[in-house]
Amino acid sequence: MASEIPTKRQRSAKDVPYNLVYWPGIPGRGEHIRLALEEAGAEYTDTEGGVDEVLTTIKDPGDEINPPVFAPPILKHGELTISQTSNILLYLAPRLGLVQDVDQNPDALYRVNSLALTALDGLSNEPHDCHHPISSGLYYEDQKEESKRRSEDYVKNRLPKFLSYFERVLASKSSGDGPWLHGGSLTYADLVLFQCVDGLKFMFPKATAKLEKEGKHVGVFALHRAVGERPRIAAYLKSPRRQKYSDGIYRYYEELDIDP
Ligand SMILES: N[C@@H](CCC(=O)N[C@@H](CS)C(=O)NCC(=O)O)C(=O)O
Repeated sequence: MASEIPTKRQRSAKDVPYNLVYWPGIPGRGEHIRLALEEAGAEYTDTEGGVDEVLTTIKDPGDEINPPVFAPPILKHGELTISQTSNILLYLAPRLGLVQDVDQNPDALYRVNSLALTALDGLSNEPHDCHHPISSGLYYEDQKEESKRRSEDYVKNRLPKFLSYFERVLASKSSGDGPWLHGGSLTYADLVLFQCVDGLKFMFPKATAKLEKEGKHVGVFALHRAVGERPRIAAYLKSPRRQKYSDGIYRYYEELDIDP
C-alpha cells in the first residue's frame, strides 16, 4: 500500500498574516503591537478598513470560540481574535522570537511579561491618566485643573520611581549582557519600554530632558537609543507606517510640560 506521507507541509489556519485592529491616526496602545511585528519582520495588516473596521470589530458579537472584544488593540490571527495589549504581546512573543526560547526556558516569558506589564502600568496607563484623570469619557478641557495636579505629581514622583525601577532591572544579574532588560537579548519588554520612553519624551520634554541630564537613569535612556537603532525599527520609524503622536496616550500640552 502506498504510504501517505504528505509531500507538502500542510497549511494551517495560522499560516496567514497577523491582522492588527486599532484606531487609525494615533500610535496609541497599538504601537506596542506594531513594534513587535516590525522588529520581527512579520507580515501583517493594520486596520485596512479604517475606523469602520474598528467599530465593526468592537460591535461583533463574537463566535463559538471567540468572545466579543471590549476595546482595541485587537489581534486577529486565523481563527483567533484577542484583545489587551499585554495579552497580544504574550501571544506574539514566542511566535516572533521576542522572548527567550519557551521550550528551553518556559518561565522566561512570565519574567519578561512582568517587566512589560510594569512599563505599561507606570509609563503608559499613568501618563494617559495625566490628561484624563477624572474620566476618559470627558474632554481634556473638562478636567484641565485635575490634569495639572496629576501631571505635577507624575513627573515629580511616579515617573522617576518607574525609571529607577527599570534602572535596577538593567543593573540586575538577570538582565545579562548588553542594553536589554532580560537575559542578554532583546525581548518585547525592551520594545514596550522603548515606546513608553519615546512617548514620555514627547509628552514631558522638560522633565525627561532633566532626568536624562541627571544621569540617574543612564541604562533606560541607552535602551531607548539601542532599540531605535535596530535596523528594522529604525526603518519603521522613518516610514509612513509610524504615525505621529497626537490625541492618543502621549499628548503634548504646554501647561502639562512641568519643569520638576
Ligand atoms: N488595558 C487595555 C486598554 C484598552 C483601551 O483602553 N483601549 C482604548 C484605546 S487605546 C479604547 O479604545 N478604549 C475604549 C474604552 O475604554 O471605552 C489594553 O491594554 O489593551
